[in-house]
Amino acid sequence: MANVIVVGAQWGDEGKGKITDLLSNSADMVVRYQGGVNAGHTVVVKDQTFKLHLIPSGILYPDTECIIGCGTVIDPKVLLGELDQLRELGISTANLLISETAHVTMPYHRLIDQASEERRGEHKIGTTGRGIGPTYADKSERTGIRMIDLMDADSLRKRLRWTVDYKNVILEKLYNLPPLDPQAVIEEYLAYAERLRPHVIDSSLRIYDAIQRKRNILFEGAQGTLLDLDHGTYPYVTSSNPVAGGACVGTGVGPTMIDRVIGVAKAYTTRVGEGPFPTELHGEVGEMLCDRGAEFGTTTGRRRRCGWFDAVIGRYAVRINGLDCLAITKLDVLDELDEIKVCVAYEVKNERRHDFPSNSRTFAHCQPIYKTVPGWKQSTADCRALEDLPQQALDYLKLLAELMEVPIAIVSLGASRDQTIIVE
Ligand code: 2SA
Ligand code: MG
Repeated sequence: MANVIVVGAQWGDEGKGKITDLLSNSADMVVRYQGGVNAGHTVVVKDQTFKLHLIPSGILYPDTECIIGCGTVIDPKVLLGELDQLRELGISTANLLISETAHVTMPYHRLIDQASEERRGEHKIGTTGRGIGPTYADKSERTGIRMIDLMDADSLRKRLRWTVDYKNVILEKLYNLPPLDPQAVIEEYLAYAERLRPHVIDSSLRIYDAIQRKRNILFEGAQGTLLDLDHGTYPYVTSSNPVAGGACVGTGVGPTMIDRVIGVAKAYTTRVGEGPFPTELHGEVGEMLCDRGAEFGTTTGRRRRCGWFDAVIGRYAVRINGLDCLAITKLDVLDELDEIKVCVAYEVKNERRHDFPSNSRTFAHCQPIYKTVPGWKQSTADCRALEDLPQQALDYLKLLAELMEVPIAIVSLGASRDQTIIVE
């Protein structure tokens, strides 16, 4: 398996969790490289369903080391809650390691995220309200608190007193919110620090050692390509770099050490939050996709917007991430459709475009040009090999691979591990 990056090829929620879980089986180490508690995947253990936001699902394998890399942002309260849930189920959390240079989400980040969304009104981004943007903004502004700062009580006291005072000006003057008590924030975060201390390490060194020992490493992206701060549909993006290149920056690993990049895409498209979405469906078919696909946000419970597969975006994801192959998920959600559409190009200003426009104003005006293909109108949930699939489903997959110009390596037909076809 070697060193593999798994990246979302659409707007997030492509089912990366399931694909990472499948691959974690042969991984010695799973590393998360960006994002924070805005991400979410559902895990089923011992008949109990719960949600993880920061901890890679690789934690369920006793011998897999899980690392939360330096490119992530960590909300210690949520992280400790996840650790408690796992421990209650008897799952060892000793294998969870956290980068000492990852930034920490503070109470003022959450408050500012929510207040600024409200202030934006109709210009809102539709964030998860988890403080992600403000945490990354502080990182860039160089006023951020890092895990390593949490570990040093004296320095944390000094820094936080100053930072909370500074943020209180913003909370009070800009948003008319009550100020935070610096002392209370300091005490709260010092208590978190003590509990997290055993997990905090120099993660880039740890990963490098593993690479030298020829271990298999899985780099797990959160969100997706079109939500990338630099390459997504700005400003309707998240504040980190989910693209494959983000795995190097967000872990401290050089690009020559990566062997393979796998893109995960749904057999249709979803998006949660605001922003343009050319293939969005507003009628009955969109409702059907949402219901059959259980398209609700794992973190916020928001209903996801649904639409047809967009191959223009797909080709863009292939280019930006250097995808070697694709995993197509949730094919079974299309089982009952009479016909299926795939966006092959856009029309904008009376011109046909095959490439994703980097100008977001142009993107907002793109109209999809569709190719319509017949549905298969039978259940694929029990198919375990390509030969088991109805001919129309095979043709649909072939069409996606042709349009994206990369092979399909995995097809997923349901949530459970065995509802998967590995293409030889
Ligand atoms: P933020 O909170 O600053 O990162 O929001 C900025 C945009 O990024 C989108 N975003 C997401 N889109 C899909 N899935 C995400 N994770 C959760 C999930 C989302 C949820 O697994 O379903 O539960 O609502 C995720 N995280 C961020 C967000 O919608 C904004 O468009
Ligand atoms: Mg998700």
